[in-house]
Amino acid sequence: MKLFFDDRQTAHAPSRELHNGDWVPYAENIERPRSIVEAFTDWQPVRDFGMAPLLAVHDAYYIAFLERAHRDWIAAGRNGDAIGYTFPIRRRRPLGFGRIDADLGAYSYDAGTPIAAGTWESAYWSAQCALSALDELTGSDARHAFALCRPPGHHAGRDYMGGYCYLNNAAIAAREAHSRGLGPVAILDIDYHHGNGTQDIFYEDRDVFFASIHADPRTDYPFYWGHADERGEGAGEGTTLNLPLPRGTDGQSYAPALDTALAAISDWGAKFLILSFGADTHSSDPISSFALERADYVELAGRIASLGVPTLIVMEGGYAVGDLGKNVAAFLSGFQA
Ligand code: Q9C
Ligand code: ZN
Repeated sequence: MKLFFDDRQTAHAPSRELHNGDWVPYAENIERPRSIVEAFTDWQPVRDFGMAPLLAVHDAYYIAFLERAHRDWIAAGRNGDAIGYTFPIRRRRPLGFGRIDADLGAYSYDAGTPIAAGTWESAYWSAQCALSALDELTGSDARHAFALCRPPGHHAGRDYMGGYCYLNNAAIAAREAHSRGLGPVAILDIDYHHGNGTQDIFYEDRDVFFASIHADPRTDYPFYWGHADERGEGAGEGTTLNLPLPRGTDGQSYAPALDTALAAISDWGAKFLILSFGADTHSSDPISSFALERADYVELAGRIASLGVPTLIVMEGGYAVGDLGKNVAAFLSGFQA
């Protein structure tokens, strides 16, 4: 399986995040991709597919905000990472009066997603990383490809960032796969956290099926989305499937949910799969509470591979830096078996 990564994806390096009322070191740090890069010898270069595939998912005014936000922050006399403090959740309307703090609130739903000097550069190349891996599956008989996307993407919506995510890499790849006629396209999200941004982007869309297995949002971030009764709306009614699981879920109790998701994807007639893969389901993850072990990843990957459709694996979360590279390697090995 070909693996894709670009060093510019490490330009994004926020120093800290607000966690349970304290400032703590940023969990989505550059040690994460380093740990994964070191676990393999052979990496493919990322190519530049330009802005069009990003603009097919995200609003132009949101992209423009991401590009300029850190400069606006510095121009406002601030130091360090740009972060909002006021979020317009009720009776808001789009006001463009050019105050960086107003923009930061308007385009995010949490305070866990700071914009550092290198954020735009890394987010751009993270999306291009997904597109490069997709391209590998378009132009060859390869069945699987891995995009080491970082920053991750599945919490980012059409015009908002959140949960360490800025551009929705999986959604960008899914739209592009659909445009290239590779579909019907399904996205399976197996990060510990619900992929609320991806769900939102495709909620009323019947072109892309979205299934997610994640920690129950009654106990875990992102809280407001990912509940079992969210099934899509309008033309997209029935094309969203949420399978929340309790804290403490291990490999044995995870497998039946995975089989349910795979059966739904297969019944829907998917011909192309985008897999949002988070290794934050591992027992050692510092911010998550599932109990999967490394051997479980080999087994779960085997089940996914048995769907028999070309699969683009896109990296999402996973914060146990000491185990991360080995866990990803175990997971990817399950596709070759
Ligand atoms: N520190 C992904 O796994 N945590 N994102 C909020 C504040 C947010 C995780 C607590 C966790 C987001 C891609
Ligand atoms: Zn996660």
